[in-house]
Amino acid sequence: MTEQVIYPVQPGQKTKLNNAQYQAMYAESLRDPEGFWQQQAQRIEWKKPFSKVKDVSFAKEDLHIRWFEDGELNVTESCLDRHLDKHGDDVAIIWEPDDESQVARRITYRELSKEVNQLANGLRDLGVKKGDVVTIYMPMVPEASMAMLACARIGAIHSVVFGGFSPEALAGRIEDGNCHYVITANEGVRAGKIVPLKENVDAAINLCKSDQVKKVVVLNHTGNACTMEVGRDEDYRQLVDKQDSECQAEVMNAEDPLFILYTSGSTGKPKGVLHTCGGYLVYASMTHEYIFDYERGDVYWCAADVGWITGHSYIVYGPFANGATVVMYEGVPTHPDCGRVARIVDKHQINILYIAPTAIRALMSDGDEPVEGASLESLRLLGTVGEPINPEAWRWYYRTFGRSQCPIVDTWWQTETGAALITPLPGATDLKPGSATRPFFGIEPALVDEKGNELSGATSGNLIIKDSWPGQMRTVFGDHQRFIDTYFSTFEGTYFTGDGAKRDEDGYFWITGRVDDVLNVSGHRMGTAEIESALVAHEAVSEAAVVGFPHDVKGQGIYVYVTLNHDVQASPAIRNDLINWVRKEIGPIASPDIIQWAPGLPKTRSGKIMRRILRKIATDEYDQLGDISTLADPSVVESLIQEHQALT
Ligand code: 6R9
Repeated sequence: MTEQVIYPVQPGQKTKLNNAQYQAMYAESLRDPEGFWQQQAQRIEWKKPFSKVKDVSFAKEDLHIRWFEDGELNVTESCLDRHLDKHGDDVAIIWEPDDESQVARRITYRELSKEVNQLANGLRDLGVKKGDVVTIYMPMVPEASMAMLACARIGAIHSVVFGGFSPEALAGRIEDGNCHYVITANEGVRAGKIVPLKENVDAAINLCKSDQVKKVVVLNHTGNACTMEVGRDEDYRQLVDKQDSECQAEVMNAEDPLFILYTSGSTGKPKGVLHTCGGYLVYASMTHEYIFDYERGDVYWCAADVGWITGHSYIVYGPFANGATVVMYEGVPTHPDCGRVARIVDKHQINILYIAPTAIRALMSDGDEPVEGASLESLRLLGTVGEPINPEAWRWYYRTFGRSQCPIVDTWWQTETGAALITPLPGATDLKPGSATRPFFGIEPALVDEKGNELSGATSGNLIIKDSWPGQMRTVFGDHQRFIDTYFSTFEGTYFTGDGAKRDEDGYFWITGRVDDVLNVSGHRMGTAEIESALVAHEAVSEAAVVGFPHDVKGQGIYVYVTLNHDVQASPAIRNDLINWVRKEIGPIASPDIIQWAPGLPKTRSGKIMRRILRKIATDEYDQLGDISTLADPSVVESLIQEHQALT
């Protein structure tokens, strides 16, 4: 283990549960899941109560996952309507603009509800119906959350695409979702730079089938003009302002889809992870309340983008279900300098801060000074998500932002899991830097070896989850077989996470990272296969192999081995060209950090690229290459090592 120092629960710390209560409640959640979730599900509003709690089988031949299946609800009634009577004037969203000199916006639950209802009516006017997929490609503005809730209000399935994705990536998602409607903005602003969202949407639509996209709703966020196609494009403001402020909520079955969200796997194209209404909301809201020890009135900031699952569950659904005040920040944590996050905390008197390790490392790179100017006294709880946090970054976050007083909740979870599964609970869990600690209620993690044998005690292995929880994904949109193959076939009868983990003597889990071909770059998930297929689509490239390597700020960097076509000469120009090509095909987050020219790649005799060897070369671990005698041509390894040493 890297570190075992314990940061015990501090005496007198405000908390919902102590350790003994957590233990008892956890034991109960496994002993009687039906009773436990029957009770927990009452935290949200049901239009029609459910009579059955759980109907699940993880068996490959009979896979099904159903929670609260005959219940009916509309998630927006839990997130909006029920707060209006007593808490309508509470602030739902505090929006902090990219440009520090601009005024922040404060939106109450009443205002949020009105605009969501109006937009929902507007979408209905445009022809959007229950079950239709609506793509949301927005900057970090309140209207992004409103668009998600407006879809939910009318039973449309939203598919949020991160605003940093390229037109090509956007088009792929629009087509895969068979989506006819897009909600976007003219432009976004990040770190002072304009992101041409509408232009990207136009380019994406051109890549799609001609009758794919029927309507585009465009928010004018920056005041600059953009091209509007008559008959297809609608101005967001005009559409919303003319609508009635009440929109009847569509009655949804608990297992009706709420949203799809594309995420990368180890093979093939990104898959549309599908979440449903009832179980997802119960689980998102419960985890938000317990993990962040949320109390009404707390100001809470989750610094993720709504384009990722963290934004869905912890900027929108979890917090709004709990009537929380959510800070939403348009920009980049280090803009215009490393003191920005601390200044935002002071400005809005934030109590709970939830941010990715990569952002912490970026802030840390400037030392303590930018943070020292701030008071940070409003903070009482810190959180991290997205990748393993290195103990050094953990301690820096604890000491500076936390003033050595705030617990850090290191929440491990995935797009597929809907919300956090392994996490400390503040006040209940002693902390160890770098460990996500213990399972949340109802979660039964286990470690298995390559053959699927369960391992006991302090050990390491593949991380699986033995039984279902309400927030679990239900299928891959349009490809149920892929759902079964990806998650339930490796270790039969269990959900396979794709992560490796260690468990220590105290039963604490330490996530060690992906055991498959998925990279985690600055907390963004990317499949090596996706980047490889973008590269080989370039006319100069014959073959490409992508691996991750440790990167100080990003966690993992992207290392690319490229074999050029015979008639192409390696040069700095072609290197740049390939980097730009990947940015265009996928987006800037997929930019290769290192490109190494490879006259040949290490392959088995059956032609499979041995990424294991390429990973070792990228990380200078030449003595751990393992058996290379089975390679079709073992001599390529030596030349790759030489080339790598020359490069780095
Ligand atoms: C929520 C989110 C999921 C993958 C996951 C794992 C890594 C997330 C982590 C963590 C260590 C944590 N991951 N949280 N690793 N400690 N606290 O990030 O979802 O984008 O789907 O990524 O991220 O490898 O499998 P997603």
